Amino acid sequence: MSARLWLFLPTYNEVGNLESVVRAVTEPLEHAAPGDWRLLVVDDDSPDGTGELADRLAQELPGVKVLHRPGKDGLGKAYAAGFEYALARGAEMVIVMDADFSHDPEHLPALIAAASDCDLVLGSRYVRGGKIVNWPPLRRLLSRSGSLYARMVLGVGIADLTAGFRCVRRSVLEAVEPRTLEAQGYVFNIELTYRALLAGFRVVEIPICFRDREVGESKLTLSDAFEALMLVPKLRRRARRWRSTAPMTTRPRLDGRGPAEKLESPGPAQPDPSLRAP
Ligand SMILES: Nc1nc2c(ncn2[C@@H]2O[C@H](COP(=O)(O)OP(=O)(O)OP(=O)(O)O)[C@@H](O)[C@H]2O)c(=O)[nH]1
Ligand SMILES: [Mg+2]
Repeated sequence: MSARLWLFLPTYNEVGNLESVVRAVTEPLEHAAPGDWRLLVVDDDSPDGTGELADRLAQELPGVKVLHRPGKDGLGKAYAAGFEYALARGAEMVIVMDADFSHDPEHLPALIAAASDCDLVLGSRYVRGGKIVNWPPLRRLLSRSGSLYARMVLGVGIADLTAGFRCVRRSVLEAVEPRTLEAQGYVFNIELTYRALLAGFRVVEIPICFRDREVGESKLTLSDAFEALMLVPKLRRRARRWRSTAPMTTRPRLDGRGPAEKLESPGPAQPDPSLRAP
């Protein structure tokens, strides 16, 4: 069941969304990597039957796999498990998106194309051309201020640090080792991006249109916001440690454009000719 392009969907109580999302992403995946992709559902024993639905879809659709985890222990842990599963099965590129249509499958070709010459692509709401549809003002304020806070504390040039719609190259995952990340919840996205920047990888934001979910409920809690508030300054204090173990010879610029000078090893991402741009 090895494949080079993987997309995984973390799910908790997404029974009303999962089947449509799965069906909507298979076509762009097949277009990008004919016969060489897998779709993984990482479900934390959702009480609404999402896991059982995922099993039925996996029986019907050959590219679909399911990772059942015994219970909900945070989105960060689900992300780490999904990345690890894909890496162990030959992934060269891993895409992550929410299973609630906030992340539009129509952006997949652009995300995959952008990953052909960089290491981490973020589907960004806060770059020119990006937008948010149907979010209440308070939710917008929280998201925007969370991104600004993390950006200022960490001193990085990324506008949407919490972006959950992303495409990550194998080299980033091998260097950063998602299992070692401290984040339990949503702050995982900030931590992964920061660690990738510190390691000198090229990070690019492409604009997306983010829509509020129409079906199901958000799982974001106040304790997720609190975790982010506390963890971000801690990440900044630890930057020196990650820099020193980073696979590079110069300080990164933290703007996503990779190292300031030539790398000894490993080199920047090489375009993968077998993963077709749209
Ligand atoms: N496996 C797993 N998936 C989770 C967990 N928490 C959330 N998810 C999934 O992660 C994705 C993002 O969660 P959402 O609740 O949509 O969070 P959000 O996008 O920040 O919030 P909304 O804007 O309200 O949708 C969705 O596909 C969820 O089903 C978890 O603890 N475990
Ligand atoms: Mg969502």
